Amino acid sequence: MKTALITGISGQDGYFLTTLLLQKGYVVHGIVRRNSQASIGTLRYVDDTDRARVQIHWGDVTDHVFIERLFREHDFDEVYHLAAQSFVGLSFDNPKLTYDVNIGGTLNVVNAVKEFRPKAKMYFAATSEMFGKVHETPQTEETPFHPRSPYGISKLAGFWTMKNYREAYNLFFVNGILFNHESEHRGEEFVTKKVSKAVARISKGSDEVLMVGNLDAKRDWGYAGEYVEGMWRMMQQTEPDDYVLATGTTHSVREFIESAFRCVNMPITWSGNNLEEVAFTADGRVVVRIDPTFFRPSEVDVLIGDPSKAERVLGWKARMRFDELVRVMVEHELATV
Ligand code: NAP
Ligand code: F7E
Repeated sequence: MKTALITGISGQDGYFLTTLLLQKGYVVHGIVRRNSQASIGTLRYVDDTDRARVQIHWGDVTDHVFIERLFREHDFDEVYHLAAQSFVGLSFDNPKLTYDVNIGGTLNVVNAVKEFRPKAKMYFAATSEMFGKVHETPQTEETPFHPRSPYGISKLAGFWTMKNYREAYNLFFVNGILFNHESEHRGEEFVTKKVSKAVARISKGSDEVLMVGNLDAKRDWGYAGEYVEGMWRMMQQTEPDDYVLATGTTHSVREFIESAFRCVNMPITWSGNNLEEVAFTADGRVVVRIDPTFFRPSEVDVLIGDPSKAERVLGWKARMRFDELVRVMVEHELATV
């Protein structure tokens, strides 16, 4: 029976990875940050019997004393380092925090593996945000990086730390360069969750207007439940390497909003330009407006990944298409509004 540690277990991917590893018979340990409510995030969606099989360690990845003690006291076969300040928008306002958690926290974990558990395999949650202002389309493992946010820069530091430790110390360290992946358990401030929730509420009678930023940003959006399988497969290889996980398709925020309103049989049409652009329903009601506070100081305009290496080597392929993803997210909100 293998033992895995998941940092960031209380986040979106933490939920899906925990479920997957428990199904595979792993002993699962997870790091959860203490907050005033002692809440456990998405772990609350894991059913009680399964959750009882997860060993929670309360702590913060920026606390090297805590991390070192954890690795000294417990042996892990696989370490999935998912913990991060993961919201790109916030990283512009809180760059120091973003670097402390995403670079400093990552350094604590890689050093603990190197010092105490060098036989363990380690996964790092790298990101398509490292491509930023893209140098080629679609983006592959060989595409040069050009991050556009403190978040993107912090993840690039983590990515290169992993590569350097792999080369310098012969450790099994892998980087998953994952493009956007969403789900019913996505954090509330990400655009897909925000839109799904607002559309569900509007369809049930709310008179609110959905306020968004850049409608024309395009992302390669897949389903998170499938992407954790890709993470796990990277860790089952005989040699460590880096892999892109993506769908190979791209859609705009505008298309996401249109698709979400179609799911509730309220098709929309757009009118106006720039900050004055609005979306109407068939009865003439304005349901979407632009709020410039959601624009980013520097934007990542278009991302589209080429997952062919993961398909070839890992046998992994994204299956859920864009419209189905939108439907899964909106239907989840309809059931919970
Ligand atoms: P998420 O929902 O934001 O989860 C992040 C997790 O990190 C949460 O459990 C959070 O705890 C934890 N965390 C944050 N700061 C911490 C700290 N100082 N100490 C300990 N834990 C801390 O992110 P996700 O969508 O699951 O993504 C997982 C990882 O993949 C992240 O590293 C993200 O940057 C990366 N990534 C995500 C995507 C995507 O599209 N989802 C794509 C590429 C890469 P709290 O619950 O207490 O906040
Ligand atoms: O933004 C635009 C926004 O915040 C997507 C993280 O998981 O994926 C995620 O980062 C796009 C951007 O995700 C709003 O400007 C418009 O162009 O949902 P998001 P993200 O920035 O792509 C990557 C791969 C990660 O690694 C990250 O951890 O949507 N947008 N209007 C908006 N975005 C938000 N949040 N809110 C809006 O109202």
